[in-house]
Amino acid sequence: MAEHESLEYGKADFVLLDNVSMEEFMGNLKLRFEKGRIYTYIGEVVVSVNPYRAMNIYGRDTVEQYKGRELYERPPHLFAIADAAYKAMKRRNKDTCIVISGESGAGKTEASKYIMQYIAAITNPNQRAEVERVKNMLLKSNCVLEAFGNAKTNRNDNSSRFGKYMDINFDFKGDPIGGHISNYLLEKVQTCQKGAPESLLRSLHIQKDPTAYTFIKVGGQIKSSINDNADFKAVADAMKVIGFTADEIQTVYKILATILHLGNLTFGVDGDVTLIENTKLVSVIKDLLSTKEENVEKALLYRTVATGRDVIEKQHTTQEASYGRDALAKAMYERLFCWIVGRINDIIEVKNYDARVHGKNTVIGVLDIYGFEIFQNNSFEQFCINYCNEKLQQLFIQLVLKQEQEEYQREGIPWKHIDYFNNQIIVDLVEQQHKGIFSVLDEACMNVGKVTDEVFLQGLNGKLAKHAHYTSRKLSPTDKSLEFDRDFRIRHYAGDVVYSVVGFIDKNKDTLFQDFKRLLYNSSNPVLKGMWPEGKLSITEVTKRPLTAATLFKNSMISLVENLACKEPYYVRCIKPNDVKSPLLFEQERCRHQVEYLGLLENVRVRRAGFANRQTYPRFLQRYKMISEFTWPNHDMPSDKDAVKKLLKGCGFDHDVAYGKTKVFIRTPRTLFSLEEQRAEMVQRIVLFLQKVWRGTI
Ligand code: AD9
Ligand code: MG
Repeated sequence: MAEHESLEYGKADFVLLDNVSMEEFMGNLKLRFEKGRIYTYIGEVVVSVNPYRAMNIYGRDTVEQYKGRELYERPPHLFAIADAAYKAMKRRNKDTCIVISGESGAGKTEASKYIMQYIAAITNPNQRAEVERVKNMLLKSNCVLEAFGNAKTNRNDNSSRFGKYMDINFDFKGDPIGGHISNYLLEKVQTCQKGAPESLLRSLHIQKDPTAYTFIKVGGQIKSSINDNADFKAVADAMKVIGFTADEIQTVYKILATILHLGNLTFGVDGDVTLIENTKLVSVIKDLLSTKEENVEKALLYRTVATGRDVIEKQHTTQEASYGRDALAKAMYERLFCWIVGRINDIIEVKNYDARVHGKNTVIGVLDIYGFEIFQNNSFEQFCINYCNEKLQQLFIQLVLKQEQEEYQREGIPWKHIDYFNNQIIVDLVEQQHKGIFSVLDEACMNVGKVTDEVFLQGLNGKLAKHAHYTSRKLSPTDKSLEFDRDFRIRHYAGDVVYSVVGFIDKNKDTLFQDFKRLLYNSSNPVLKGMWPEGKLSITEVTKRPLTAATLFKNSMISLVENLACKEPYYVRCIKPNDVKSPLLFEQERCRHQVEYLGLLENVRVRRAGFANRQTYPRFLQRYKMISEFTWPNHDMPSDKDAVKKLLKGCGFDHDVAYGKTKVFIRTPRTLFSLEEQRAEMVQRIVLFLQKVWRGTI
């Protein structure tokens, strides 16, 4: 008996539970975790529990075990899902995607890496040099993005502070020929407060490069005891291999150094003049940015404003100057990151592929995106991240739950209705035109009068007072979870989250004074200049208000979801077993909460009620007609439906299927596998027979 059917390790698929209850689900999850079985299925969904220890299950031999196999032939594994997505793409010419979700530290990024590794391992059997090159690029690009986009947080030492969606393009042979990366909402605050990702800085310290040295001297808070040379070398090598030029790499370091120095700049006053206290730093910065000292100083201390036809220079207060300095550091970091992603995309994009000659190229997308976040203090970033998770949940509901139910109805197949919570109402609460939270926020930002977080909160209270999923301290004064006047609360599908309105306006406007853009554009370093094309405009030419952070994020989420919706989705749901990174501890409550908000129980219910596979009658016949004498080579029944019925009855599968109006529905995967096996056998016999005919031996 296959291992996954052995009860010692619990049920390999939650669909096989005796009762679908939270208790049984948790019991099975815990048992499997304790037995070292970190993966379990819900049909085609993989539930993964972070083992927090090295597992010997990702090697070459394991790859071989999963390669080309059907999902149920082997114990649950990420490789099986990767293989299923790959097979669906190759066999049926379909774009597929793998959506990996879960909270911070649950193992999403690790999972995405194992999936990529698997795909790399099973493709290009002929070792074509060009494909090898592409594969190498795709893997290396990951390393670079992590170096710049990850940071140590208290939840995860290597936390991705950006969402990542990566398309891998395949040619008609199923070999990778390129890719494309989209990044979502890099958390600038984190990266900026830390100066830059620690691993990179640490490593730069070890480098004997003088630029790198200044970095650290000024960076100050970096522990010099940590020697992490290997990390840095890996990043530098990866950048080189990917095709960054020496100038580009140098510029990257200079920008990181500038960001650190900016962090140490302080402002003071002399009479009514605002000045920079540590002027030496300005000199360092002007060198790094390849510009003039007076330009740096001016950009930091003054703001050019247009009043009618006049252009005047307005001096900052120390507070404004500090604000500008921080905004500059954040914007430079964000722009750098986006630029790196853009450069990687230039390099890995599909080239020289002629679809007319080779047929459509197909795609597997891998989405690794921050899961739901509930912190002690939740601000704009958490709000965006949680909105993103609402969108993904909505997609999941649409694809897996709703579509499934609706299809059964359409096909006239008896179906026991399953109640599930449809979170569309929360998605609307956030993104709806005029009434949604993002709209209210944008409106508040455009106010001509006073623009404060409080004005925004008043707007929310005015528009959403009656909304079942919104409340605030003002609306619910006796509610204990709303401690402060500036708090509002959203009832997310995953639970209640209290957000503080403080900082929303600022983070949404996300303004960088035009003076800074001009400063960077006027650099004599062409790489840096190229990152800031909008600095070309003079103050009188700047007319359009840049889109707000909320609008940009909303738009990127909408297009992400559209992109995913037209692909065949596979899901990996990651669970974090405890908050102390222990391989032994399964914290029941923590896990139960995650199971709840990932909607896993509902998922099991639908799968149990549902069918593993469905195909239209003609398509079914096309694939399996050779296994029955009634249908091979052609049938004489009144309809394809009748022919399929006859075929399945003949094979003894009648009890495990349902006949819809246009499609046949197969309940258990085993039936499907058995059909596949019989087909393979018949195909082989037919081939042998034809060979004999051709050779004239028959
Ligand atoms: V975040 O939202 O980016 O903060 P992730 O991406 O969900 O988070 P990540 O994949 O970075 O979490 O995993 C966190 C840590 O858990 C890793 O650094 C590993 O130490 C550990 N981990 C995760 N998955 C595995 C695994 N399959 N085997 C061993 C693992 N260790
Ligand atoms: Mg991650």
